[in-house]
Amino acid sequence: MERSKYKRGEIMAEAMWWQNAVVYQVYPKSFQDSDNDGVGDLRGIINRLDYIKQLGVDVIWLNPIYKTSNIDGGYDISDYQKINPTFGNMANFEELLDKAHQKGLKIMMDLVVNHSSFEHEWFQKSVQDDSKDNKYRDYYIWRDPVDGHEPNNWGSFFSGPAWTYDEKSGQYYLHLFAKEQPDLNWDNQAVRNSIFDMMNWWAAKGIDGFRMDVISLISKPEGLPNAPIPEGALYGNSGDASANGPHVHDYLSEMNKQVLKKHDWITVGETAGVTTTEAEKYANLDGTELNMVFQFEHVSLDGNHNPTLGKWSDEHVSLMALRSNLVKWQKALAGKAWNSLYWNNHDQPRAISRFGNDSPEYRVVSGKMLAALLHFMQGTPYIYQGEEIGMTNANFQEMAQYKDLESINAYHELVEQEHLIPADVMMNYLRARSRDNSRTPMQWNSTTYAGFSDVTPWLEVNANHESINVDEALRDKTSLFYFYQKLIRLRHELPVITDGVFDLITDNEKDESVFAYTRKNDTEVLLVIANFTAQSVSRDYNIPHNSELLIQNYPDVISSSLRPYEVRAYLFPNQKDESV
Ligand code: TEU
Repeated sequence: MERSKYKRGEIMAEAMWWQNAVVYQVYPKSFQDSDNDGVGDLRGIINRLDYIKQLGVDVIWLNPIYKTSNIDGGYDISDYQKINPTFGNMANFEELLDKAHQKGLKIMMDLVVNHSSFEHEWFQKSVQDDSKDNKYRDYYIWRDPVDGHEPNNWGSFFSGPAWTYDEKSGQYYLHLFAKEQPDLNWDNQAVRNSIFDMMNWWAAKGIDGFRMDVISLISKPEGLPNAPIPEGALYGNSGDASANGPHVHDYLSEMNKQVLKKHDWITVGETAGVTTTEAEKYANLDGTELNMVFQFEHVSLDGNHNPTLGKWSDEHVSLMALRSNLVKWQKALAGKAWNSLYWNNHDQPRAISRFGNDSPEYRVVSGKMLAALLHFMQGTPYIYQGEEIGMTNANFQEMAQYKDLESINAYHELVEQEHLIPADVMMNYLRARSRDNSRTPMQWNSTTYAGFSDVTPWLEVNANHESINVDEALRDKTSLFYFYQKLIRLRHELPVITDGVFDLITDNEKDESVFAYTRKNDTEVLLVIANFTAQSVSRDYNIPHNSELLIQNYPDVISSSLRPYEVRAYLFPNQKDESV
């Protein structure tokens, strides 16, 4: 079939480069250790740029590489303009940026400005002097006790209250995350100016954009009122109380004017608590705020029914619920805002273990199904390191194996302190949802530490690295790696993947096993059919005779049958009179 002969940049008259791009997320701590201290570093990333380029992506998102107190994987920054010495130095970063650009790769940095580290100079000055003429006091959110207690009932994302008492000043300071991560006061113009100055400093180095950590939480509600405490929960939900606050869009519009609009950047907001209505503001196509957002609804559907336990669960989400949510976001943002597309990242468990099937029989075929299902939707896809070779959850058996404070604090609070669930149940939940699942070292080869390091890594290597690794993936022409490579190439070649209107095929919303949708533009129709289950199903779709089978995860096609996790994507001319 004659394909539309577009070349990149002609895909949509108003298409922006990041609407046709694919992003590869590198968690530097676990990517490649080049100096054998057991921790990944910038030189290690430089040494692997050709691998990333070979995949075909356009952008590398680097999780935080700044000087840090190392409480929360770098999300506690003690100097926004210095490099974490464990990762290297500024010269290493500049070399990485330059070599990435030489290879046609852009670098998106991670902006963590809802909070800083407690060791940041600003906070140190804020704590030392509680007098009104200390400008740094108001860089953070200090409040007097109420009835001798915390100023409100908010809980931290990392267990415990969201307030810590400072004996010296007799006040509490707010931290939605760990007590070592004090929240910055975005209502203070001086804070906003300091942050915009820092962003422009990085802009001058030639970076290509920012992923913005919990940016939906920066504008706190007036008066910091108590939040509703769900039945059985210990605290009010500070995320819900702070998300999409009264001035968040004012502050992002200000950031856009002061920094973002001067550059042809990619920007994505990590927007905990975002709704489709809010996303239309954050990621509006007029470009007055950000390019796109990460929403969290599809990765929250399998949370625990008991709100006290939140994400801690080992539930498997149903296709009915997952499809309904993904369809909602595809349709709600169409023509109004831009979606990001992701299954996993450094905070989420491995996609194949969570949404697919990580058994030896179905790991690759279900991984390919998930990849195709997501990458043919409208939005910018994000591939998390190791996803492209089908890495799986870590399956740790002992608490001592976990390093992430979110997991460790939750275990202490839910099992040891509140006795809400037995240890063995929590261990199952950690195996299913701990952030450490996605932070085990990248699996490069089958040697002792998977080629990540020559010494014991900071976090255990997944035991299955002997069979699941980059060397194997590059050797095997039917591997997930080459499947992702083809999906990325198709996105760069086929306009309909960027500009096609999304819709489910007739009656698919009732199908409990198969997710089937089309993308249509004036000239072409893309049809994606995915069996989300481990069972074979029979389905008859009237595939037009002149269609092209673009990609599939089985070696052949058995008409009217879809084998376990089978996915097929077809392309055919848009005759406009044929309904699929
Ligand atoms: O994550 C924000 C966030 O909402 C996470 O706490 C997420 O909901 C949770 O980890 C799911 O289990 C961002 C960063 O991605 C995360 O790594 C940081 O720990 C957090 O902010 C604080 O900066």
